[in-house]
Amino acid sequence: MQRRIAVVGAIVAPMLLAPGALAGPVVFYEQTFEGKTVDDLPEWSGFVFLADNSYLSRFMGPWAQKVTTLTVPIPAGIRDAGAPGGADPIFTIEFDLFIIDSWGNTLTDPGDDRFIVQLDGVPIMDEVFSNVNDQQTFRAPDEKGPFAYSPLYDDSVYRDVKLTFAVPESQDSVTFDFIGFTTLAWQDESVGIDNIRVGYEIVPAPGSLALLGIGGLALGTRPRRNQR
Ligand SMILES: [Ca+2]
Ligand SMILES: [Ca+2]
Repeated sequence: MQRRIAVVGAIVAPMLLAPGALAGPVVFYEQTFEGKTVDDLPEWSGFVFLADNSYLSRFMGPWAQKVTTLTVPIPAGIRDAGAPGGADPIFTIEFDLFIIDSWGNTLTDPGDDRFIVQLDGVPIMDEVFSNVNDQQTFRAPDEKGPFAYSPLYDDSVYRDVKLTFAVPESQDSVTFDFIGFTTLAWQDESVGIDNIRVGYEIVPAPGSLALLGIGGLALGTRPRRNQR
């Protein structure tokens, strides 16, 4: 009887952990813009412009005081990807963010320069950025230097910015608005994005966690029995 429980645990546990829990999100939309033109990007709307930069590569941007929109269909079957007992997918979007030129703030001015991401019209990121002082709400940049446009201002690169969100089961696509909420035009301060990945991770539901617990317990007792 003990042996049979151990076998069940060995089968159930890997199913629950796959595919996203340990290895990161399962990506179903990815875009680096390399080799692409605007005509190759029907999923992008609003302000759509591709720039080439020797340091930043080809990226979406630059823009300011405008909205760039991405619409991504959700592949069928993701909601059924859960293990027995139910599992809810947590959706993710990851991207590299370029904050270019004279972004500067006081953190007390409602007109502070901000970068906003909306999911279906609801903000999931709204942060103040600055390239000229440390008055910003977001973390420090991963890279900073005179990468693009005005040599008078250093530019900031934030790698792998990750946002998580839920999607109602009735919805078969998601729309992201990337908003350059700046006081000045793009020649003075602008935003770019690159290496976009949209995906999901499976988080075991409470019922599944209970199953996992039984599996782990059974597996844990097996070596002790074998030592006799
Ligand atoms: Ca690129
Ligand atoms: Ca610059």
